[in-house]
Amino acid sequence: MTAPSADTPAPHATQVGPDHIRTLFSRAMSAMYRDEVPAYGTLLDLVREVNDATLSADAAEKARLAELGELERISEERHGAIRLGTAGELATIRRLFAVMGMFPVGYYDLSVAGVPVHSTAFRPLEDDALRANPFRVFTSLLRLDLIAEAALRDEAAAILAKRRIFTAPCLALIAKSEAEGGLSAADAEAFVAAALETFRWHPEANVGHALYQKLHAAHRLVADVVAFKGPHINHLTPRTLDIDAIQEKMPARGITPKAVIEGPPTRRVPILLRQTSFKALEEPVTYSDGTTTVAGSHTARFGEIEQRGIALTPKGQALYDRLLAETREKVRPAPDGSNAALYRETLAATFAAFPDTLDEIRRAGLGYFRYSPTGKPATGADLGREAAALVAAGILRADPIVYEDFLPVSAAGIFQSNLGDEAGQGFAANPNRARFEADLGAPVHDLHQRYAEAEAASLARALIELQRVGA
Ligand code: OOG
Ligand code: NI
Repeated sequence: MTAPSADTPAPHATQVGPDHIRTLFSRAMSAMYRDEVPAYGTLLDLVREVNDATLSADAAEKARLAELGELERISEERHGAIRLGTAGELATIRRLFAVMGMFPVGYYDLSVAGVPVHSTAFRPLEDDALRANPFRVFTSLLRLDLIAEAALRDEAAAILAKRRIFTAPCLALIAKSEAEGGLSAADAEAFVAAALETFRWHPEANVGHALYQKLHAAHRLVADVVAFKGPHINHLTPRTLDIDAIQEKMPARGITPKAVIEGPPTRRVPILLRQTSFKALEEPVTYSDGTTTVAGSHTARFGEIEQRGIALTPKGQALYDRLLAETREKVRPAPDGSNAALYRETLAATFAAFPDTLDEIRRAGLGYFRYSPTGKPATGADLGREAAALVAAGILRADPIVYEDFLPVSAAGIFQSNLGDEAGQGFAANPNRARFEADLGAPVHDLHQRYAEAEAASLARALIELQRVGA
């Protein structure tokens, strides 16, 4: 074998890379959703205003984010959500997302919350890719096995088996990307346009009105999946630096948020994820069974915003889970908002037990951090010291690693608030990760392992750097 000469282009030199395709796709999706759901555009404007104001008011935080290369990603950052109907759809969506460098992370069982789905989140895995564009899609698979009525279950399965949610060009470009290890710029553009079709809203239902009503009566989510031609994107969520400010400002812009913000309370150091959403739109739909056409409507799509904080270790996550459960034993947030103030106070009081400085969080082993040298020279003796000692000595700095995933209790709250209050139908907890992974055609990545690896890798790099500079 001969080495390629300098004038021979490396194989695939013309390919654009998954980060680029993901950014194109995320922007195309945002433009489409803005057209389809005007309130999303209003929300984007509000988020931009609040983020700008937050950063101008806190020059140190702005400088810190810029230094870490995290500033640019914030205004680009969003997640979406879809709900799929069959194992085949899930397996193909995995291949579609892989083209843009998005892989399944985490398993979420939503049956506990009365929603007959289980889910994963497709997102980039590596630090560089997350920094380039952290676009994520929360992806749920309908669980017809949780629907009681056998005849309806079979009817729904038969309808789903017939629909085709991916266009032929989209499937061809996925295969091409797999075969060639990537796509050219022209193919990437064609792929984004073709993939977008899968996520588009279809105002013509896949079923007649009577069947829609039967599906709806079984569970609103069953209708949302089975009655339509494809898994329309049901929300797109920008990231804000101050969710309390947004929640407060939404009504003045004509948007009514859900009663309470999901997740942890307002804190000095944001942890995990806080989310709020606004109600689904009622959209016109035509239902046809081939003979009768009925003009009706369907409510599924909504808006959401989120604020992301530090990723927690299993110990930190266990503390979070315990404090949230304690809060909810005392007050359950009522969907009508009647006890919102009491819930907020109880949440804040209960979470007083969760340390609220980065230093304490790090020293208690509750959160994940990224280590880097400060530039202060280290002596030979320093090199043998623990990370904590090096941080204390000002030789290393430790920055919080952002939580890139989702929270099952919050996701349940978001589902519930948009399905309507009557949807609080009970299923027993019924996780089936093995089945989900078999349907997906791959195991899901473990979310804690990703953060632990990112922390360990940053520390190893920092120590090598100290040694190099010290030598
Ligand atoms: C997904 C709800 C979960 C989140 O941000 O927690 C979610 C859905 O409604 O399909 O997106
Ligand atoms: Ni969401």
